[in-house]
This record gives sequence, C-alpha cells and structure tokens, in this order.
Amino acid sequence: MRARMALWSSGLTVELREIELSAKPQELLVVSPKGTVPVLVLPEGKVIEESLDIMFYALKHNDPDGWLTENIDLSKFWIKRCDSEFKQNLDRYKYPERFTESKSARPRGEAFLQDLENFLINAAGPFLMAGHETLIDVALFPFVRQWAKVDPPRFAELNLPRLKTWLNYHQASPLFDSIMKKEEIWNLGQKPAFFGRLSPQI
Ligand SMILES: N[C@@H](CCC(=O)N[C@@H](CS)C(=O)NCC(=O)O)C(=O)O
Repeated sequence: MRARMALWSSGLTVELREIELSAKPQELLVVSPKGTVPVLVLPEGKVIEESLDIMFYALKHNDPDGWLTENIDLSKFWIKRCDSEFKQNLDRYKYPERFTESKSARPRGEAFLQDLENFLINAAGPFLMAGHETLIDVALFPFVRQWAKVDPPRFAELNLPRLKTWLNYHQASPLFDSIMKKEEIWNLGQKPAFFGRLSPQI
C-alpha cells in the first residue's frame, strides 16, 4: 500500500500484476524467491523487493509533495521500528494461532501506538514529522490501519485521540482512495494493466 502511494505521488507509471498470496505465480518467485509483495522490476531488470525501497526509488525520481524533505534519518529510525517490532506484534495480534507466544503482542503494539500519539502531541500539526505529510506518515499509516482493524472496539477504547485523527485523515485522503482500486488477478498473456496517476507512456 505504501509503495503504491509513493509510486502514485511520484507520477511514475508501472505495469501492475496483482497476485494472490495463496497462489503465487512462478513469474513472481523467479524474480523474487522470498515471495513477498510488493516487488518492483525496473526496466533494466533490477529487482526491488522491499516496500520502503520502492518508496525511495519512486520519491528519488520525483517527490512533488516533499515527502523526503524533513527529518529523514529520524523517520527511517521509526519506520525501521515499525517494520520490525511493530510488524511482528501485528502479525501475532492478527494471527495468534500461528505463533507459540502471542499474548504480549497487544500490549507491545499498543505501546508503539502510544509512542506515535506522543509524537503527535509534540508535533506542531496533525503530521508526525513536519507541517505536512511526509514519508513517515505514509510508511506507517497502513500498519496502524491494519492494527485498528483487528479489534475495532478495543482500538476505540484506546486513549489515542491524535493518532485516531491522523489515521482517519489518511484513510479518507484522495491519495488512499486512488490507490485502493480493486484490480483483477494477473494472468500470463493478459493485456498489461497499468498503475499510476499519469497515463502510461508506451
Ligand atoms: N518487509 C516487506 C514485507 C512485505 C510483506 O510481508 N508483505 C506481505 C503482504 S502485505 C506478504 O507478501 N506476505 C507473504 C505471504 O503472506 O506469503 C516489505 O515491506 O516489503
């Protein structure tokens, strides 16, 4: 989701191959054996297989909304925390049956959410690092959204007013709306589907 948002913002257009994680096509595993999505294959064949790296690739190409302009090192630190410990807690909170220990996931994840709330308390405006949306907001928001959806009544009980406003802002944004369109599952031989806010240049 965050890779899509960065691609959309950058104005890059890519061929989109939507897959089902339960039926990963061989073509994906050939270019990226670890089998996670998203994966971006560049025209010269280089493969980018981490969503954050796709964000940087897109925004280094073009960053019209200034997502890379402020506090990048601090943003990277928090995104790393999100991608490691918060993501691990999210997986355990979402799928407790898949793990031997999952009880501590909720309090640990909620502590991370409280850290984000504190960030927003200290921030001048409704965004985490700057007076406008930047990389950290876009990179973290899909994970917070997933967390909130696991147990909505529990999330509603949490005293995180600024984080909830922040989450609602991103969920209601035209950018999020633009990238959430449902795509057909890709099949070899189909007419290419394109993704991007600008028309494909082919
Ligand atoms: N660190 C990776 C994580 C990507 C990831 O875990 N993606 C999930 C889908 S959101 C996935 O592909 N899971 C593989 C599976 O369920 O088989 C990234 O951000 O690109």
